[in-house]
Amino acid sequence: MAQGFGFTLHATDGAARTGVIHTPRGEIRTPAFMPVGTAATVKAMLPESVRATGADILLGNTYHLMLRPTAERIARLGGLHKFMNWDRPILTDSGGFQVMSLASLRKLTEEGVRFSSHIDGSKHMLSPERSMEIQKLLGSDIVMCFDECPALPATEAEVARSMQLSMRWAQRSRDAFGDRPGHALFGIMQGGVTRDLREESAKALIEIGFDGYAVGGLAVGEGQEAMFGVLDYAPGFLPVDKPRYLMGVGKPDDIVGAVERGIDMMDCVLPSRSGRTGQAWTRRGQINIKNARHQDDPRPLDEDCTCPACRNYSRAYLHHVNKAGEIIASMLMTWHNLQYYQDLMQGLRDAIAGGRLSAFVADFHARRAEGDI
Ligand code: PRF
Ligand code: ZN
Repeated sequence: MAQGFGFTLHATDGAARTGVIHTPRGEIRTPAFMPVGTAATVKAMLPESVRATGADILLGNTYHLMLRPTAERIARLGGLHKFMNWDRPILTDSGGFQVMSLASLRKLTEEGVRFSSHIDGSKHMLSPERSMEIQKLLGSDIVMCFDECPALPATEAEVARSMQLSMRWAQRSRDAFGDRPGHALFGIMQGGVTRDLREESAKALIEIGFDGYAVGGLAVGEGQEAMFGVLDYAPGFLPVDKPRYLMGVGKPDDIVGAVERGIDMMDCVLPSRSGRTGQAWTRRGQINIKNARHQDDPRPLDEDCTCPACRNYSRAYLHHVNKAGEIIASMLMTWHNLQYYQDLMQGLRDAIAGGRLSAFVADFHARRAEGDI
């Protein structure tokens, strides 16, 4: 474990865990949800507002920042924390996953991946070594290994070959990262929905040794049932005393199910992105504020929410500013969604600490099933 970085487990309830990740930039209460700040901003939010929702850590992206404004420029300006005015922990994804979903003219080799920028078509290369260099230039607190997440549909042989490549890249990431006190390096498990491959991947990563372990390659179209199927065993292959991070998940019910199965950290664009398209997540389910049935509704989005959108504005107002294309619609809807997600995480942490997770989960599902929002 990197010096100045540590994980303390406080309580467990079934497979679920609650604890704290200690970093020189502050503590991360787990289970943690990390809002996504892809382009050095959580879109439509000031960093202090993101903090006000209860977020302890943000996620940033190697891929986007290397293209614009470039990692070297951010480093010259004092690093990503200073650049974006967020002095708490930042985890950065390593770039490969975003290359595969966003870039064009991709060429994957043992060395790494060559690609053209989705912004201006310029040519770039990412490898384990270059990804580690970029994440260091950014000043990331939790650095992710460079991996490959195979596109679906893929045969089991393709998933196996891809996982083994990711494990060779994990070793190269470890070697290139070196020893950086106060900064952590996380490995990423791959292996699709095949139990043996997941186990082989976990063993390879543990052999190398990391400060935390991510479960990658899920939430890529396999469906919730298949994802939970993997999460029924995959966290059990990982060390109990290190944080476990499920990448790119998810909807509130995905999060609850993942936490029940032993996941400690998650990230997803959903609360921020869907806020900008008029979708709100509430204790009673999802609301599309664009729907005309909200135009005369004086009630807040969520009676039990303490966010500024719910304390100070009606559904009718949110409907109006959304229809009018006003910027405040994105601001308020995003704030609400991030607040809802952080409240959900606090609820989960308290329930695990109190040994009443199953009652919490039953209530979570019951309130959503009532509908009538
Ligand atoms: N690997 C990396 N980032 C990711 C994923 C992955 O498998 C996923 C899969 N859900 C999201 N983000 N490096
Ligand atoms: Zn709210």
